[in-house]
Amino acid sequence: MLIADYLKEKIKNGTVHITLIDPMKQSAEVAGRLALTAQEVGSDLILIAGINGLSQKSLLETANVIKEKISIPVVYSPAGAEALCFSVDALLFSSLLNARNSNFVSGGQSRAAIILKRMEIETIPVGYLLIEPGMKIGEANDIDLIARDNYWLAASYAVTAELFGMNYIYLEAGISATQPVPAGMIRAVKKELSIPIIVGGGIRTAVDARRVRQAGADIVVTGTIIENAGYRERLRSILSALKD
Ligand code: 1GP
Repeated sequence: MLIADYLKEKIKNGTVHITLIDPMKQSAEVAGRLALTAQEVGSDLILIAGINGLSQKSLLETANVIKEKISIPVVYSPAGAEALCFSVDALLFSSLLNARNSNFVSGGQSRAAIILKRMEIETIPVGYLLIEPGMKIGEANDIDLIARDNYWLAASYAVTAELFGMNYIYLEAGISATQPVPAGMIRAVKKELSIPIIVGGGIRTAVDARRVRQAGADIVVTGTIIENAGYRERLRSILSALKD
């Protein structure tokens, strides 16, 4: 089954949860264990992504161990053409729409596009928007961060993505952000948009998760919570806020 169809089906039945795993933050074995816990607790998909000098070796090892251990889909979100991986079920093919540097909008993607097409790997077109605080992604790249109160700008970019034919809009507050994307912004985007909304960054508690869900997120991504002690319980409470 295509991952696009899997997600469509899941979204019909409620909010989807994605666990993000950065291959540079732990060994492949530990990543595999984390992915298994995420699956056991009820996560719908594992997203492998990283921005800090992701190495091809750790990416491949991590993807292989995770694929071996779990049955839910595994998707990779490349930050550029430097590290690629085909032993996953699909790739997010994202354009960072509010980047000033065109490499992040389409340049980096163009360096991988022909290979991806020839490999016949499923790609999922995503319009990616970085909202304040943006964290490392904002610092590392040349980006016109969207201010937390500029709902109109977020909605304008989101509709741009829809009119470009992208299948999802991803509202990202940044890895380990202190706060998630504001609920008011998600609501404003939802009102204008017909494609599903992915929201990630700074979601730590069931209260955060419920707020984001009620504002209209179709897919919620969490990363950092799985890196700390007690992650199983924390993930469980987030999942229950999304799936109740
Ligand atoms: C996914 O960047 C996030 O969109 C992950 O953020 O690490 O803050 O959960 P956290």
